[in-house]
Amino acid sequence: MHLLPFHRRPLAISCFLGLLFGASFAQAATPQRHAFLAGQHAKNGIACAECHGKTRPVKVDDSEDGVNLSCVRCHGTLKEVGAKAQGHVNPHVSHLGDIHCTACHSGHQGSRVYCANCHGFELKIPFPSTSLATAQAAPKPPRPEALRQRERADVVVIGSGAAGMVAALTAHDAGAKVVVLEKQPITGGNSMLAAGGMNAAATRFQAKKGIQDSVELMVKDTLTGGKNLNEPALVKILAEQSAASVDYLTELGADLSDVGRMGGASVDRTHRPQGGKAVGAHIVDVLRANAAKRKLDVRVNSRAVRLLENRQGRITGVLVQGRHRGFYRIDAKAVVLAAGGFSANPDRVAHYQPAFRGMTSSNQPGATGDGLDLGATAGGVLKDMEQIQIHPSIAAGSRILITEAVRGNGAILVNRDGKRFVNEITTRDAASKATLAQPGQSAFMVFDEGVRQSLKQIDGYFHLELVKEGATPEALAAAIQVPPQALKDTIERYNQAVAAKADAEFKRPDLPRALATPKFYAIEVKPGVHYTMGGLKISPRTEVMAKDGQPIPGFFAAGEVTGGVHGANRLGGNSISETITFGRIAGAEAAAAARASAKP
Ligand code: MEZ
Repeated sequence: MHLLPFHRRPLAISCFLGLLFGASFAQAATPQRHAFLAGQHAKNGIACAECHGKTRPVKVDDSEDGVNLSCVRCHGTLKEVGAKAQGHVNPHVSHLGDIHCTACHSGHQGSRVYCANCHGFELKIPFPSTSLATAQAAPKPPRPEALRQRERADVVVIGSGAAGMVAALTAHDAGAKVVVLEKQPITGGNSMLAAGGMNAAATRFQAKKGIQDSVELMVKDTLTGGKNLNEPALVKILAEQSAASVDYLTELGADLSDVGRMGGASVDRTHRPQGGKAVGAHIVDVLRANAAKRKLDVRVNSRAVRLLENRQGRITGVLVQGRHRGFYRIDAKAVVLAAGGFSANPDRVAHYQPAFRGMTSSNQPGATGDGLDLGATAGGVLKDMEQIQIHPSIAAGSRILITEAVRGNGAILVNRDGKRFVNEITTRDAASKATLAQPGQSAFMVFDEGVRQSLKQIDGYFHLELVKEGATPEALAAAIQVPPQALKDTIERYNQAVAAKADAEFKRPDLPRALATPKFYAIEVKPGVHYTMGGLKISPRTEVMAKDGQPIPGFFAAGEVTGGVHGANRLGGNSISETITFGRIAGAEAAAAARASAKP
């Protein structure tokens, strides 16, 4: 049976379907229903069943997989749509990878371009949302005991960034039935935005390039960078397991063969794809493909509302709110929390660091810290919460991170007087502090064609029109309005330091290349909130620790939601490394805990 298109369907039927679809669909029963995409489809004679299928009552799964299959059937895959689309900035060609059409396009309410959460450029979308708010007021969750919708799993993973996905894959490969919950409409978390690379010591890729590194040196650099506030046992694991984590990702299909330098590192140990492409989008693509290959149960638009526990304090599952399904519970033998930090929550950032109020952030919109609340409510101890990292180079007036790898590959920082003011590859706290002390509290990251050619991801900054250029240092100076002679002198002095292999002025330890190949480029950068080092206290086995110093049974955590690995300041490249290593441990431990609890 074909349903009548919307405009020919009696209001009662619309209302009935509205009820089935919840609040968002109910809006379709208002007089403005033709304002939305579903109404337009109806006007074009496309029946509801063509998108939603013929089964009644109509059900939309929380991930909206079924509806998206319909979008793809008619319009083509994202890649195909991207290939057809015109325009300089094409949202269908995005570093967010192969995401659902419904991440941006809504059938029954206003649509919003997901990219607009971070980017400021004007992007048109049919039937745009007039409000910026995507979240609706959360209904009060029911008592879990009262819920009729109940599922079972061995392991539930909360969060689908690299830590969550790796934990899920590991637990699955150890034989566990796993469900991954992601509150955002797309998977990938902040890992999707990771740029510079993944730190690892004594890897096969370093060996190929003749780079001498060791676990001990990575431990030393990480502790020094973290001002020794780090948990030494966790740092040891990070460094010891790092090469194995590179191998693990390589086995899954990732390319981490390019090796560069990040701030605070004594040697080149930051691994990324050949040519210097951004690491995060690549790794997330690989993890998504592996999840799909294993038919892993990954649910987007699915918020973990509360952790369930029994009388003995063991974590026994999760109360979930699905976008369409509403509240339900998953009883589980173990839960892995990998829900990230809170850099995208300005109020929470300002609560712990009032001086950072009003700063931009490089983070995805879901990084609000609700995972920390889940863990703390379940009895987990929070540590180092006031340790918040600002990254020195966010493109001025935006949320776009200009990767530290640009400096690592040779860029310098100059102020409005056209002068250098800091060792560009010092730790982030030091570089940010120095930048904030400059006139205008910003700096210009200056580089040449040689640096540009060394790092593929720089092309993206051109694409986003963040780069000013000039055929000579003086021409560049004119473009960024700094004194031409001063910039020319600064570049010359820097090139002399490169030739002498010694930077007498700022003691920059690594001088990879002279800035001598035209054109010359600059991006204005400002510090912005990038990473929250604090979080749930964990054991070396990723067990979440309670106030009494004991692990909470059945509860594990990995990634930015935890505290202790990075101390007072994280080194660039250590985050992806942490997510993979501790994600692997959490997945294995959770699967083992599930097995153990199944034994009579
Ligand atoms: O680890 C990071 O945060 C990182 C490498 C960021 C960057 O500048 O690319």
